[in-house]
Amino acid sequence: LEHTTLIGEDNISAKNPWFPRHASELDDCNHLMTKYEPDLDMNHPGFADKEYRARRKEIAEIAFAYKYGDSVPYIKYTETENKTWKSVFTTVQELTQKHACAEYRRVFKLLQEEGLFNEEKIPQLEEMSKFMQKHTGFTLRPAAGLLTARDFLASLAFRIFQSTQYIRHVNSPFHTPEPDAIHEILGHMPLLADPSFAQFSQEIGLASLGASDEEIEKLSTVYWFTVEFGLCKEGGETKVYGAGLLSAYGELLHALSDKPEHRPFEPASTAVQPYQDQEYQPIYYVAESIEDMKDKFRRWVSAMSRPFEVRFNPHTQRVEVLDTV
Ligand code: NLE
Ligand code: FE2
Repeated sequence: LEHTTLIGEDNISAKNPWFPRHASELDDCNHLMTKYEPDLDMNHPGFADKEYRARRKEIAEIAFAYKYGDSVPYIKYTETENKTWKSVFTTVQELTQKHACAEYRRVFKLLQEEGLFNEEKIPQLEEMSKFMQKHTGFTLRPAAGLLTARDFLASLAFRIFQSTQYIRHVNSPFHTPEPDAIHEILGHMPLLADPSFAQFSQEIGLASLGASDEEIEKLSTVYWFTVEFGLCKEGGETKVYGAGLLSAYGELLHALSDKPEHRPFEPASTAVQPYQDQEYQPIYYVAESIEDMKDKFRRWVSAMSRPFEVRFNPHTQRVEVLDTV
């Protein structure tokens, strides 16, 4: 890094899209993809449920009003919402002991010991944020729904995870195509409190800053097949580390059955594999281990064409841009 110089906002070539330089600028990175909103999607289990739609709106308002530095507002979850949590939590608890990767099982146990994970009530995002911060520095900010890939990935560069706060409809506890707080809390948060996995998540985020649309598409596809739906080997067995599987009991069993195809994780080919997000996946990628996946990812991502390098300064929560030419 001896011959690099720090460069300012104006010196980045016009062909690189704007990106946040400081964690506070994530206040401008909350653009939503609206495809699964219960108001708009006739197939959404909440489409005909007025009360559910009103509740979603109420919780979305909290995310829209949130500003950097605020603590995540407390939500008084209803009895129905806690009941939905309970049915997912108990199945996940049972299945993951057998099928989740060791990193997940370790943190899950810790969360139980600390009383954050229990079947009776949904943990508050603020409490989860404090827990993660203590272990890896990751924190949470509330999101109103499914974000654009660019905005979502950018936040990871700052070790910030944008999390939904509403709960899935009570009629579909075991699988929902859209993220909800149960998916974020049970699927993502334990691994974001694991140092190695947290590092990987941040590296995908850093790689996305200022990337072209085509590169964002590749990075989010890699994210999809790893962080969301990844499998990995462990002592001769295949285990689950993908959050979309850890929060959805039906698909977890499907993923480990002989119905879908299992392919070895190889970033270059994984990044261009088309996928859908409505039904169970027909293809899953299996990593040798989380460490190995990280190594392969690093090698692949270093060949991306960005004319500058970025590094995160945790003291200032700023991304510094280094000119490498
Ligand atoms: N299918 C997952 C679940 O039901 O928890 C959510 C996946 C979000 C990408
Ligand atoms: Fe997710």
